[in-house]
Amino acid sequence: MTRLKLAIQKSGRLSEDSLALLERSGLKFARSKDKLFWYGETLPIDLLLVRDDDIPRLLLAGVCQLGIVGGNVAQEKVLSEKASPDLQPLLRLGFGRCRLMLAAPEGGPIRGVNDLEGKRIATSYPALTQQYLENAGVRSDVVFLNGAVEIAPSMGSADAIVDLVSTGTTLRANHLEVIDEVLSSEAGLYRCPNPLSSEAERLIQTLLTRIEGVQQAQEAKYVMMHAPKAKLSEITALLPGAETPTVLSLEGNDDRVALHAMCTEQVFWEHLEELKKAGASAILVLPVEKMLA
Ligand code: PRT
Ligand code: ZN
Repeated sequence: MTRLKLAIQKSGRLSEDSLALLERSGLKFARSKDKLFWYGETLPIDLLLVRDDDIPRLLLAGVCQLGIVGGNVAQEKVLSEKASPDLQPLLRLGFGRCRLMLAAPEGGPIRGVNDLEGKRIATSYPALTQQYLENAGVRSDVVFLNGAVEIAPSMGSADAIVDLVSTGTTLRANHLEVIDEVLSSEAGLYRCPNPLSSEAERLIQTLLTRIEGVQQAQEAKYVMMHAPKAKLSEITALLPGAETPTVLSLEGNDDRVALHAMCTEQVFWEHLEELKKAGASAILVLPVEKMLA
């Protein structure tokens, strides 16, 4: 029987969210402490727990058929290995968001990419940085550093850096400011580029459909209320991302009905207040656990 291997980060910023997403999608694993391999108990999909930097290579080599990794790591690997075909995310996962930024000393002479001509730029992303510079037609000296990139300018070993930023605290602490964005990134579900058996493809499709269902359910709310019959269209229009609602009659009440609707966008207090103003009452907002479109 076909079994797939899915690589996730063993311990780091993406680990918890990756595992939580898979578990919410109905995957359960027989965990083996310390080991890198967890057996899939509910679907024939096993987990490989590795360093995030290894995931693109495992996918390109076909050792793993699936992987969850940041776009920054996937694109850097594809560029540096000139991999063809490259890696494209099957799904963006909405966590691990960050931006690869060009940053330079606060108030210094570097104000834009064109000021980088002949300068030294420290980064852990040399291929993405090189591509960014080439696109801008600028020639600079790209210095590879495996960590602590943000201290390179104050140490005098670089004039600017290209590094990941999420809150910007690290940059500020090192008296650096953002000059330009090189890449915007989030975690994605990736697959190996080579074709697989039809059984494997079906399994991937099952996983995709489930993850999409989890993603939709995260935002979705089931909203119930009583509403005046005469105001149904006005009230439906106030519901965020609602499709045709279900309307049920209320025993012994000819003027009002029960209205149920699935809202696919976030429902805020403001929405409820508007609904009440329009004549709705007994408004209930319920979380949605699973969805299968
Ligand atoms: O051990 P392993 O190799 O698996 O892990 P790692 O140390 O290489 O990666 P890890 O766990 O730090 O990050 C994994 C992935 O998370 C990255 O490849 C990105 O896709 C994503 N991610 C999201 C981030 C950040 N946000 C982030 N802020 N990765 C790193 N950072 C760094 C940033 O470079 C800065 O130095 O965190 C520091 C704090 O950022 P600020 O801006 O909030 O101060
Ligand atoms: Zn890493």
